[in-house]
Amino acid sequence: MERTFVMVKPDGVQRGLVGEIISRLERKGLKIVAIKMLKITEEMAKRHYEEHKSKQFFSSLVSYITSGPVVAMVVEGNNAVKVVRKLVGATNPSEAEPGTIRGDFGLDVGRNVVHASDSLASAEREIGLFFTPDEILSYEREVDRWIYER
Ligand code: D4T
Repeated sequence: MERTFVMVKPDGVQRGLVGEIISRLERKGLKIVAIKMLKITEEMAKRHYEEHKSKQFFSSLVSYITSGPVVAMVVEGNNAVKVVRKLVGATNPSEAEPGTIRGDFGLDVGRNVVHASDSLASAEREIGLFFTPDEILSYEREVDRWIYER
């Protein structure tokens, strides 16, 4: 089982898309093992987007992600990193396929509604940035035998 980090960004929260996004993850069969609402500080934003610090869009990215509350989650499932990236869609919502979250709910790369880790290594790093180990729960679901063959 893999774990990945998912975040409904400030625009997703303001637009009332938290329930819709969580619902899509749940209906896929993924399991939420940690969740919280928080306001990202500038320092946290800079750490989260470290890889983009030399890009020209960095400062607008930091002000966007710190502009209001976000909902952060750890999501678990088979191939969770890849599966969630597919549900989320391409970075630029105007290019994202219909049926994906960004494809259905966005138009601008600077307002792309949701974040999901792009690799197992970033998932580990981002989960560690947002959650302490005791905030992540391990629990069984009876329904998993109807989601997974084994
Ligand atoms: P995040 O990290 O927000 O889930 O987005 P992605 O993983 O899909 O895409 P990314 O890391 O390449 O970009 C991070 C973030 O920067 C914004 N962005 C990106 C932007 O404002 N202008 C741009 O030209 C690009 C490439 C959108 C997502």
